[in-house]
Amino acid sequence: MPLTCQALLQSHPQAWHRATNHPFLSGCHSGTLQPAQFNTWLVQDYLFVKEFTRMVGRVLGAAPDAHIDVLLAGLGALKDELLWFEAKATERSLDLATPPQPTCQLYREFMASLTVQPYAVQATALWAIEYAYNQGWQIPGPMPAPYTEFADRWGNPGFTDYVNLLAAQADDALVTASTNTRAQAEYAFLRVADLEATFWQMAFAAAKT
Ligand code: HMH
Repeated sequence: MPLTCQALLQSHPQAWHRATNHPFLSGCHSGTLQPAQFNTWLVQDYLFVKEFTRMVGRVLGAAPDAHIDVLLAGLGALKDELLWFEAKATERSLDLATPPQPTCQLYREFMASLTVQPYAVQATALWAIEYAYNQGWQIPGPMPAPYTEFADRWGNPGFTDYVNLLAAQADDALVTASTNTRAQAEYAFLRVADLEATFWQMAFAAAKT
């Protein structure tokens, strides 16, 4: 049986649950999250997205012709997203020239390490990273202000369509992948799931210090 994104989710429900369900997100929903927790996430996620944009650029560089259009649209959305993060940080008087926390840095190094991986592995990781936020921000239910626009950014129907296209492209690349490449894709999926859970925890822990 060929490896697919759906099969990865079915094989690892607990890892994916931890990636997409966290007290940080339920705290946004219930209004119990502290500003310091949210602001820590905002700054660190900006630093994440900066590197993630570079990763998507590299995935585009490795992509077959038929996959370029979707990735180019993704990069266009990331241009807007980086400007949006900068505007949100300014509204909250946050300094984006903050060093990445170790967890953020680990995730950035993981994304950099994908460069040497086959395209199928890169495409799988890209899908997992986007799907984690697409699901995570929607699972708790409608988000109250000031979190509504954050949930909408990754939960809106257009973004969901994009994530589905990324899954189709990853599946397409995985069809012809070797056994070894498929194993690497599964490992990358699990690394993303783990890093997502750790990233939420990093921000959630912020106010307690
Ligand atoms: C940690 N994962 C993290 N941040 C993001 N902005 C995304 C995923 C986007 O999907």
